[in-house]
Amino acid sequence: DFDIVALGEPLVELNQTHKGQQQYLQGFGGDTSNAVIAAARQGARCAYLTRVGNDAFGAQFLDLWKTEGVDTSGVQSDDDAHTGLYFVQHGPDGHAFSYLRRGSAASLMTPALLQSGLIERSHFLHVSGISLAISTNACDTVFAAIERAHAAQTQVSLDSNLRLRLWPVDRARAILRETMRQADLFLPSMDDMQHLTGNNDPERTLDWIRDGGATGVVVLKLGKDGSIIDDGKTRTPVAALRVDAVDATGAGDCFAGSLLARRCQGDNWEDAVRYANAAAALSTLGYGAVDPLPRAEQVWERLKSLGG
Ligand code: KDG
Repeated sequence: DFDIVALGEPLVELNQTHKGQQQYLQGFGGDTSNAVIAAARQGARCAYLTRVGNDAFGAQFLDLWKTEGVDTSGVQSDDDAHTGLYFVQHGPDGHAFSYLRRGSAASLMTPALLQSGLIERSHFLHVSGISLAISTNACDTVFAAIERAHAAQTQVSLDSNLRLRLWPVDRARAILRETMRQADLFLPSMDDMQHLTGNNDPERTLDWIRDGGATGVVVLKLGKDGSIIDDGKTRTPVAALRVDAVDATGAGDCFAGSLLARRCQGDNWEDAVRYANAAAALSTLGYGAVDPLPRAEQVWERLKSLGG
């Protein structure tokens, strides 16, 4: 059995390592894949549900997940569609993504992907705004996955991960609102929510989420200002850990995966969020979404050095 099964799209990553120059380092990305690898590095038993192309990059992903200890029995391979790809470019306002993913194998997923029974055998199902956005059939697949999770008492975790290149904001708002109602854990970022609600006040944002019908635990991520845990009764702020980031790609995914892993290992919400904050901060110290993801020993060391 598994602690976490995630559902979404892996993307080959080409990351610009010298600002303004045309040098790109190949790595791996895809928010839910990043999250599940981060969780596995914290000791969680993980599985992934997706489709990859029957191509060199699909094979690299299968190798990666095997190396990381992520179960791939729910990964389908597609002879007629490619594995998706994205570029990360770094500028004065942080990083920006360019996608080459339309028609990718993962975007062709259908609810038939869920027949492996992995959701029924996991404690958490983790999905994201990207899983919902890549195509209408992927969106259907996420809703079918949530239905299976509810029937099996698997906890549903949702990261907002809003990518406005992938869908219009009105559709994103409607679908994310519906999905957050169905989630046991909702992990929105303040940046994402500002696009959806038009305001940048954390308290009002949490009110919007509750008024919209979310009943689970909500952890609102405020970037350098840390996060707020709203368990439906109280709102608890947790400070962030300051680091000099090299590349923040995948930091939110590391936060999600580490948080879920620590919850499965028995942490209360505050301890799990503090741990996830430290893991996410450490994940920004190198280029790429996956390569710099820290292991449990590194996170504990950092927390210890802070006296935590
Ligand atoms: O959170 C980081 C991801 O956004 C990145 O790895 C690429 O999955 C990706 C996407 O769709 O943007």
